Amino acid sequence: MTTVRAIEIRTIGLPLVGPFRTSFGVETEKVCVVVRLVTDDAEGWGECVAGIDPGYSEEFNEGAWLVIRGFLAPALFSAGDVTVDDLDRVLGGVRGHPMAKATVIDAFLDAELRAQGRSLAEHLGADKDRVACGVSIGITPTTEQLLDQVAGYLADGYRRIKLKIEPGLDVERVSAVRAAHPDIALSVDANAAYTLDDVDVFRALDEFDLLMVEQPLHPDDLVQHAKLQRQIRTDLCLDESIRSAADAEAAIELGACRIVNIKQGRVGGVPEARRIHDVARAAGVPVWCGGMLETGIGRATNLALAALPGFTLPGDTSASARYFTDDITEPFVVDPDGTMKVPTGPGIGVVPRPERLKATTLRLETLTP
Ligand code: NPG
Repeated sequence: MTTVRAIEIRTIGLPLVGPFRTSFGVETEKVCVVVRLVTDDAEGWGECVAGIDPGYSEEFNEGAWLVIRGFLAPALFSAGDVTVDDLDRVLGGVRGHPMAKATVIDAFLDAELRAQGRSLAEHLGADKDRVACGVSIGITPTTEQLLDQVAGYLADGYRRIKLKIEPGLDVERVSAVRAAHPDIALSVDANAAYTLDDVDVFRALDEFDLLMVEQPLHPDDLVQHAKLQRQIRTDLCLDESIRSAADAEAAIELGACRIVNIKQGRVGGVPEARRIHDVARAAGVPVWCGGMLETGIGRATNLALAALPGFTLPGDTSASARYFTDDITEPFVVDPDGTMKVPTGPGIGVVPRPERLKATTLRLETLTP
């Protein structure tokens, strides 16, 4: 049982090594909310995956800050002695806001596990100590730049290349990469930029032996995704559409996808991500671990999850250096064989370096009961 004594909430900002462009916008810096949760026995860390604006999801940094400060922290303080399994109920007075909830739930779980001296991977029942890494490449100004980036990441050892696409920058780009690399594991991610009227684009993409087409249509369009899946050969993967285990069950049952991208920070934290994994696994649907440009805190959390048995495809678990010159934790590294080590220390196994945390902090408040 754990009692939360204080929650330190901060916004941090760090530059990205280069701009990251998707069909929903361009990111040039990472700005996110990070929580340090203090109990009698330990501290725990959680990272919020919300962005600066509500372009990718309804949630965004300032909103997450307000929800944590005004509702989630007070609910935790008044809950008294609880375990992570009580948190759905404790935080149930807040509808939605899964990214804000994930931040405090993951921090709570981290503190609980650190107090027990157990790693998150062990707690979850991980069956591997290394995970296979993929990398996600943003939309580049030119095809040449895209080909350069693909070659660079393949030389680094990445085992799967994912290309961001949008209408007009799709078939030609994929065709160029496939021509240069006939045998690599290649996928595309549309971030919901298309409609069912674009079925010809996806039929054309069927020619390139892609591992999957990720989130082509609007997140709410499960039925439309099922219609699209019936018209193409390539497996559809859903990301933004899957907000919970219930969503995963619905999507799989409808035939809206054959693969699921699990982002624990987007679905309400590690426990819900685990439930999505279990639903997919029971249905024989492979899952992989998504990424949202996390710092080392979120990256460590993702890695433990990605070590579960249902995660059979390489995830967006890239090296820290893919995004940051100087992460807030010790950097995560992709080894030449394209794998990354799963942390083994208590909890998520890493903590921010104090001087780096201080240097990147834009705003800080300590909440107490
Ligand atoms: O490796 O962390 C990573 C990024 C992988 O492409 C990636 N993430 O749509 O999945 C996505 C995209 C994303 C990034 C979404 C940031 C939202 C915010």
